[in-house]
Amino acid sequence: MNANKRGALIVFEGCDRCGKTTQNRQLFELLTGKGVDTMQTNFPDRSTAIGNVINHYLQNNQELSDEVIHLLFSANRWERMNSIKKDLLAGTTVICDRYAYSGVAYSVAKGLDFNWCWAPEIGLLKPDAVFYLKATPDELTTRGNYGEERYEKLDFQRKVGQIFDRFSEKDSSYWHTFEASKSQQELHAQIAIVAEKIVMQSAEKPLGKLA
Ligand code: FDM
Repeated sequence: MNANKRGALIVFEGCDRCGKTTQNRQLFELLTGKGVDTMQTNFPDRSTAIGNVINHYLQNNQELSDEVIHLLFSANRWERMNSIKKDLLAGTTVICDRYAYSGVAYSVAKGLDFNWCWAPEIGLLKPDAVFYLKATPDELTTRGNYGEERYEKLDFQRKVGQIFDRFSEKDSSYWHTFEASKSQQELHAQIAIVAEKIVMQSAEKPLGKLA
């Protein structure tokens, strides 16, 4: 890729077990195979000190108030921003599993206020595209090991899905919705078409910030 052109920031969002991680990997392999300099990342990033606390919390080994864990999830994104920005400006496309939208969706599903939850996300890098894998949570409970982590409960996932739906309507200019119930290959084929377009278009655009 031309060094003067930046990479695209592509985010996958959706409820637990919707297939994000598989699609993220397949897209990474496809773009890399086509010669696009690409890297994968994910939030929470459990490798940092803050990520370590989040990991304990998610595994039900540590109790924190809803507000505190919300701010830690956001801080975990902020601590990665400079390096992601550097990669994008160096021409690397970054594919990210979950982002600010998960942050808001999971906390609002617990009962926190939407605007309060969004506030700490303002100023983070704005994705060029969000690929939303929309699923009926009822279908997801049949997927392997469901229910092991803190949030894998049907009612809760339904609420989370509603917040994602709200984002997909509100931010429809850069949210792309895909039916998660499709086969892996079909989903990948659809995602690939949109992703290649986004990579080309983003190269010419300045990086944006969440507002
Ligand atoms: N999660 C993830 C949040 O509650 N807030 C956030 O900001 C993020 C990024 O953490 F249940 C939740 C969503 C999920 C859990 O995510 C761990 P992964 O994708 O299963 O690692």
